[in-house]
Amino acid sequence: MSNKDMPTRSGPPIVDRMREAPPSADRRQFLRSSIAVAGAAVATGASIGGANAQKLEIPPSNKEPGRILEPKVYGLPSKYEAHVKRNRTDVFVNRQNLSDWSMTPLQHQHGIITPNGLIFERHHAGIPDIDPAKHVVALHGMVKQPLKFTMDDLLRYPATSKFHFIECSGNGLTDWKKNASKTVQQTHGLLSCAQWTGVPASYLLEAAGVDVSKGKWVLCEGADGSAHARSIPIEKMMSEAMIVYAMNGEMLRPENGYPVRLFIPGWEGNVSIKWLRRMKVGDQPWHLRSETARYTDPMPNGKWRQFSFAMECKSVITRPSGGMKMQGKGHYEIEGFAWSGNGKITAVDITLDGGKTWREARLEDPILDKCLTRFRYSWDWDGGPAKIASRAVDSTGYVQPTVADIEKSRAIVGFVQHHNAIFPWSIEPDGEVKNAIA
Ligand SMILES: Nc1nc2c(c(=O)[nH]1)N[C@H]1C(S)=C(S)[C@@H](COP(=O)(O)O)O[C@H]1N2
Ligand SMILES: [Mo]
Repeated sequence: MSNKDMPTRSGPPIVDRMREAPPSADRRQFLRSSIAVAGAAVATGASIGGANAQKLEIPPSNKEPGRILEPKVYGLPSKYEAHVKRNRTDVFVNRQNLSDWSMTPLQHQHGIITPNGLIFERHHAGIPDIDPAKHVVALHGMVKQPLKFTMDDLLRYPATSKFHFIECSGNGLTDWKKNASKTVQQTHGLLSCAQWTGVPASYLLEAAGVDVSKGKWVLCEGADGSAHARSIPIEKMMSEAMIVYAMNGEMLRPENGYPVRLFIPGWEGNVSIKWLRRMKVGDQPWHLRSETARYTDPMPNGKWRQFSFAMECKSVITRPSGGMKMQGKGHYEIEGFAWSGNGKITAVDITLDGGKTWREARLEDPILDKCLTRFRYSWDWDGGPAKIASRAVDSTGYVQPTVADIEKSRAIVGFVQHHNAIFPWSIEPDGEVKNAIA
């Protein structure tokens, strides 16, 4: 999107500057609203004192020892959390299972880190089984000294760990103009966030003697059945790209690129080549199928744009969100995620009336570069219908657009990629929360 088409936050007034207030003020507001409703049974806890006084039961778990630990085990979530799963899309019915994807249950995520068993998956030809003892990453092309690295070699390089989101450019592609998906998992679940550990790609490129005035692009290719590959500009390879082997403190999961993947912060997930096998330095891009027939964006003039790498600023409310039901009027915490592939989140606004008025949400620390940022807003729901949405602003000044804003610079035809528009949920009179894309 060019600067002149950039939406601004002027227009509808921001009626509530909550973010400016000291953190304790918000807690006071929460306490005030829960005190105001105490006595009635409300979502924030029922009264057990006074006239309702009753004995606090001793539960069976207090009366006997628990299950003994297993001496060696990889821990799993409680059986009561078995509903928290990655799900395939419920919109596209795949005819085959090789090019497939499963989505993160964002409505069940707490904090900003996605647990490893819930990081979304996207692969073009299934998940390969790669023995790390046999795996080699080659670095060749326009370098002084072509090199190959075993996993042991890679683990000897100085490593770095960074918190970043990963988002597929196809995230939300079914819900541009009509609502197709019910839950936030289905509308936004090709999005996850992890702490990534690995070697800065620049260390390997420098070891091979790259000349950045000549070698301008790097072909990165996977060892999977699709041999998925992309051409990456050398500047990004030398500045932020990582050769990643671990995710949230443990080695990568097979589905996320075990034993080693490329990771490019802030850019469409497609460039973060999993099961990385080789990097070849050249003086121009390769114009692969993944850069011509796929991962391009239609423009209003009928042409298609190549190399739309950065995932632009975006946000979504995860609670309340589609498929949930409000439990009667009173206090609710609206919360969600904001992120930008171009920097940090600086503000998130919330609307409760379909975009007529906006109020500022609180951003929760840490607020990191190209990382999920959690926002919250304390809401006294009057029990009536509402249309809620969030709008994020990033450190470049970019404001998350509406679909109409995006249409000024792009054509929205069919299943378009790079959907970062403001996303509404409706609260129906019966309290059901629904996808409210018109
Ligand atoms: N080798 C290989 N790398 C790949 C892919 C693939 O199919 N093969 N899919 C890409 C796509 S489209 C995305 S969105 C991300 C998804 O990464 P994840 O499965 O770890 O979430 O991996 C990318 N890297
Ligand atoms: Mo993707």
